[in-house]
Amino acid sequence: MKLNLLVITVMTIVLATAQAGYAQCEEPVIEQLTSGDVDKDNVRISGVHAVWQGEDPNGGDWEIYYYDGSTVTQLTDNNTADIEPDIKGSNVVWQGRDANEGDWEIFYSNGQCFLQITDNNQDDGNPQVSASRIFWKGWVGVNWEVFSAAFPVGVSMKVSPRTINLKSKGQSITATLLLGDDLKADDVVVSSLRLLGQVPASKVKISARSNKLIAKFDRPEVQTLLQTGNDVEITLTGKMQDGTFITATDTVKVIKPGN
Ligand SMILES: [Ca+2]
Ligand SMILES: [Ca+2]
Ligand SMILES: [Ca+2]
Ligand SMILES: [Ca+2]
Repeated sequence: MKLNLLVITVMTIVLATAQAGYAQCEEPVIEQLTSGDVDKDNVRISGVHAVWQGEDPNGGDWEIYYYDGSTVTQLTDNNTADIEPDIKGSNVVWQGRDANEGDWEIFYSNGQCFLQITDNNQDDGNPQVSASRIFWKGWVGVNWEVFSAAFPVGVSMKVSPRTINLKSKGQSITATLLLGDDLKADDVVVSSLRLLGQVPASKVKISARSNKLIAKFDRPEVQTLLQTGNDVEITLTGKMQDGTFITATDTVKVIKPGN
């Protein structure tokens, strides 16, 4: 008996010595961030920021809470479940139950705006967020698929002509993109450019020196997509080689003489 005890004591000392190869860490400051009689779950962190889901003390459903390092803010306030949050910087995503259809949808907030990312009648869940993208799984028919949503970077664009006559027999509409400091005109994936969501560029000229991209689009095709008006929005979307999405908008006048 005594021998057994001795062996155990010796083993304990050996183990303690093995761990003692490291100096003891500094003591952390422990704070209790939440209180009350309801559960909190699924804490996720990014730097000093954190998100979690907490039961609504009044409704019993789950809500999403955000901690910025000093203050806790309630991000959702409704009667349905909001769960599985994720965070990167100030970007927060979670899945919330659709009050009408009963399926799960993906939601996003960056502390300044709020957005429902999905809107369908099948389940969407387990969202993860980075600085500029959201990934999640969505049920499609009989199985789960992976989805991604990207926040496009806005670039400056000038469309010409400034007045588009729908009766014109002109060949092209020109969009001149100025890429700004963070993006290079050379890195635009030309085949990804779409005017009004669908018209591809028929001809592209890139000036690396002035960081400018001039794209021409088939005018008859563009004209079929336009309605007359004084301030008609023309939008161009595209993608950079590193996967960043870009978007640009300009406003032109669209006329149809004789109408
Ligand atoms: Ca809720
Ligand atoms: Ca609630
Ligand atoms: Ca859904
Ligand atoms: Ca839905």
